[in-house]
Amino acid sequence: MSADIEKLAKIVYDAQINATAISQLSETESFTLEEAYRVQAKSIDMRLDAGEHRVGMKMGFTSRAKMIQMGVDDMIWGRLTNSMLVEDGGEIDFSKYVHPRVEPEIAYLLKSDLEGPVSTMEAWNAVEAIAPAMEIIDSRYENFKFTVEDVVADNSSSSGFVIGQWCFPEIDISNLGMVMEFDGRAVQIGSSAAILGHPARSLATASRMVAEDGEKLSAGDIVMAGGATAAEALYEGVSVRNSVEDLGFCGFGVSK
Ligand code: OOG
Ligand code: MG
Repeated sequence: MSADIEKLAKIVYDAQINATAISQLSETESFTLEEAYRVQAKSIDMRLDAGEHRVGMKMGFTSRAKMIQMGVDDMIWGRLTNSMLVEDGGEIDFSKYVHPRVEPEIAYLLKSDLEGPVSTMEAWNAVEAIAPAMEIIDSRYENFKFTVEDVVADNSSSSGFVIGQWCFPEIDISNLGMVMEFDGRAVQIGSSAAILGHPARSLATASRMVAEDGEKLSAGDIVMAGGATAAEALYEGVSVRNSVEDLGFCGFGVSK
């Protein structure tokens, strides 16, 4: 029997909106990866119907560090809406999350559409600007544990993202040092090279993968390349910063 997409979408939608933990869908339901992407699409439609706007896409598990941390071997993607945007230098309300984590990333702003399989160069040519970024991920599943189908259905844990100053893409981003700090103490150190060997590959992969589900990347979209290191658990009162060599930094605080 095929999965009840509508029912599963409502479960993840409610969990996302209310920041409540749920048990893994895969414990009680059987659904394929393709159905998981349909659950994701449907749950985002519910958010758009409630007034949110689509602003772009995020890639997940594009670095070994992330795959190892979560025990998942496949790249995944998710959708970004305006309500997930956290202002650079702003503060998040800890009570609006289940068990948030943060990871250092690089963000792209597109100047033209990207549709289907494209080369890394074609992807790069569609980039208007790049920025130091961080993603706040917050799996709605208890204990942050999931199968690849579960996490895809839950919009790949997307819950917030912070973007620093946009820079012209004239910089070689293949191997930029990245340091993520909690209260001035380095908690994750890495390189943009950890993202598929070159983060532009993540953009080309995003174009190919979203097309498999009938989506495209559009001019004006923000695309998050994926965590370069493992994610760190957030806690009340912490101040977070990600500095990326040549690009600058972005940061936010967590409410007490
Ligand atoms: C899934 C999201 C992965 C990334 O950058 O690798 C991701 C998760 O780890 O909960 O966003
Ligand atoms: Mg991420």
